Amino acid sequence: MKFSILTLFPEMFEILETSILGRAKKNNLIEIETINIRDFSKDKHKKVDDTPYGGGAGMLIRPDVVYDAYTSLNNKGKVIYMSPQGKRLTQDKVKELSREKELVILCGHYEGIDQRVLDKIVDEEISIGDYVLTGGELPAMVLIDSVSRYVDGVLSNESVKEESFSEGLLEYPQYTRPEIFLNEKVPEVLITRTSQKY
Ligand code: 21W
Repeated sequence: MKFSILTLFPEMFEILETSILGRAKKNNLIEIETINIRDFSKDKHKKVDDTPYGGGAGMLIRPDVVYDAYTSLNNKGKVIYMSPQGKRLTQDKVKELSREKELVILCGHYEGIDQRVLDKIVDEEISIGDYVLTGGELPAMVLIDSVSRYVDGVLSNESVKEESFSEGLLEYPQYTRPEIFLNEKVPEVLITRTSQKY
């Protein structure tokens, strides 16, 4: 799966190079491309935002700059706008998105983006929950992390199988070594089972 991310903060996505996605990237299962919206400013000071018509607090990202960043992409995938007004991300949506070949993720900042470019290019608006963040970058990373787990070959079958098996109903406390920690022993029933493995 290829993710193309339109953002004013491409450096924030460097963290995705590690962990679960590190392995997936090496095996070319996941490709992540960031596009700096600021590169498409025609302003001599690289300005991308402006004050809202009709007043209101803060600044909005200009539509023309976002549009030029978008049309620079070869990615023809579904466009997702990370937005606090969007539909809440669920595990069902995560599974659905994992079947796409390409996704474009638009991250807002400041007070948001001019509505006209959203109307032109966005297919879906997604929020990750009812709390206020400073931008769409962290939500985009949550989406990419959760979607990538379902891309074929990213996770060992074990983890996905265990997940579908349990479906939240069979969660239980888990233990590893040492057998005694701060005077607390691992439940006896589990100890005998572990030793069978070795
Ligand atoms: C937060 C932008 C609040 C704008 C219309 C008129 C993306 C996010 C974000 C942010 C506002 C997500 C307004 C959970 C989040 C995100 C930045 C305020 C005011 N609208 N999921 N005035 N939480 N947040 N808009 O914050 O971009 S997904």
